[in-house]
Amino acid sequence: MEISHLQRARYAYNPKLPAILREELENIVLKRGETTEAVSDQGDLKLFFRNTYGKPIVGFEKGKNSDVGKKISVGVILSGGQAPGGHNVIAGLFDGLKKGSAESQLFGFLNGPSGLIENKWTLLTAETIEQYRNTGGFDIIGSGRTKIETPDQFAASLKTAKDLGLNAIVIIGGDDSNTNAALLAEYFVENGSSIQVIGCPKTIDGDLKNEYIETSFGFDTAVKTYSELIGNIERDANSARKYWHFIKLMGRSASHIALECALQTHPNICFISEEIQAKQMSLSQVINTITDAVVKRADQGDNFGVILIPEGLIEFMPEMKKLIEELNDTMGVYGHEFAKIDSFIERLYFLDSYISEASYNLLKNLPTQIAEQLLLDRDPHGNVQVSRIDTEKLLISVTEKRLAELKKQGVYKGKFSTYGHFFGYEGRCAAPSNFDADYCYSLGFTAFMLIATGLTGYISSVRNLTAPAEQWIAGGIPLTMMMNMEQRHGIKKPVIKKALVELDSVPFKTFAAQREHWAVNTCYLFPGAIQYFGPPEVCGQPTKTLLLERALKSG
Ligand code: FBP
Repeated sequence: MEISHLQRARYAYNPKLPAILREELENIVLKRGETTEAVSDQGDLKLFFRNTYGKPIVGFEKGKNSDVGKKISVGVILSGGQAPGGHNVIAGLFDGLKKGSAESQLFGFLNGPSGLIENKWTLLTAETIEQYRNTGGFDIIGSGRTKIETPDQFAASLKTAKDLGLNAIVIIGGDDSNTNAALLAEYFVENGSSIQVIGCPKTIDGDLKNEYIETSFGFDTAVKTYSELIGNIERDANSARKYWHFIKLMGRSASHIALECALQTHPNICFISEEIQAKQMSLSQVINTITDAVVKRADQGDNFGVILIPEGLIEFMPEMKKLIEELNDTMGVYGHEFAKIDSFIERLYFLDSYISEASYNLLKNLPTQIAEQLLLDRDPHGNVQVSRIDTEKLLISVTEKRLAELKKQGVYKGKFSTYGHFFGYEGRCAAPSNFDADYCYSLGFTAFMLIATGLTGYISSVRNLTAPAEQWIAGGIPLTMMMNMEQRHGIKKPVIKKALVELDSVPFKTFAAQREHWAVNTCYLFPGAIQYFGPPEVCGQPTKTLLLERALKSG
């Protein structure tokens, strides 16, 4: 494959590690902290995770260690949506393993968890790893969304791991994939196996975080990529002065991506789904926010603007939320029957018996294209696939109707021409920023250390992330610490709790303090491309979210 000049230069980039991980392995020992509890539903979770619940938080410190350095075999899985830096997690894990013993082996399971279930893998060699260092994408081994959930799938996973003589499996994934990692870890112990399972926090959505996981990897690069694109559109809007751009941004239920992009680019409007839910704002109220700004800007001669829409917005307007929950539960129970029905009208007829009258009427009255998208297959975890719903088009069409009414009433005299955009896949496989390249490499190396120190059911944790990399703190936390019980496919199950945008957080408050001004005035910021080389104030900046959150903690 031909390689670009930038890619060649990026191969030579040396990702940075926290100071403790730069020591010789025999000089690093495990430091056990306090025991842990799950975020809620502790009683139920203790029963689910009889062997792995409540373990202590761990870190590393200097000390004599004679256990590292043994030959071990590890399997690695990339799970779920792509996120920039995944290849560096694998490179960090590989380098750690080889530093321990040149004879250690790394197996890459192909195309996600199904590779483990179906015993499909490739042996990762130094030559392969070299081609993927500091690159975007998950193409080194592929990814997939298969959930390990049936007894047969758990048994097949254990069989593959035993047949390969694995000591451990590393699952690189988001909240659902790390829930899988926790379940697999427990299953292995329960079945008398010593094979360890370690998770790594991946997702551009930024919703896998807590005090010990300050951010999930990929978020940094994705938001910088989207912010560059939004900045370009803002500049075009400000030049042509004739279009309103409605931009839907990936992020699933959480609005972290939209919020960070708003802080970076100062659009006229940015919706935050979590706020829409807290204020119980209906679709009609959301549209009022848009028309208010459109009318005010038209009055000053500005018939253009930029609106950011988190892709999960549709799930958070109360009437839509109720509809989606009822659809999820129905499709969870009657999914097979439902899948056999082809026509939209017949699907509606089927649903009439299972969802409430209010939800049924809402579904019937939505633009057909949106209603059809709401009925598409759920993902393997039972979630509606919000990336496949054209929320930006829904908002454009309802806004047009409302503006036509306002025009009749003589309230609005402007012109409203629109463009809808969806930024998602453009950012998921971008070449990792320096931050993600360093962070991912450190997460992978830390995962190796957690394996080498005998742990299972843990997720790799690297924190203190706004400081230079040598001051980062490497360690691990038990996966059960992040869990609660939730309704999935109509049944209560243990899952990692999603970290949504908190309305009392500094990033949200910083945004909320400025948005009224941005709505009417043109305050666009043009952040430009991700920089890899140059002064640290240009190429070493963490996200605004991390800076604002960490500034509060360090006083
Ligand atoms: P993960 O939660 O697996 O990291 O997925 C991130 C994401 O990019 C979401 O933002 C988006 O809704 C979804 O994946 C799209 O899924 P798919 O890759 O199946 O189209």
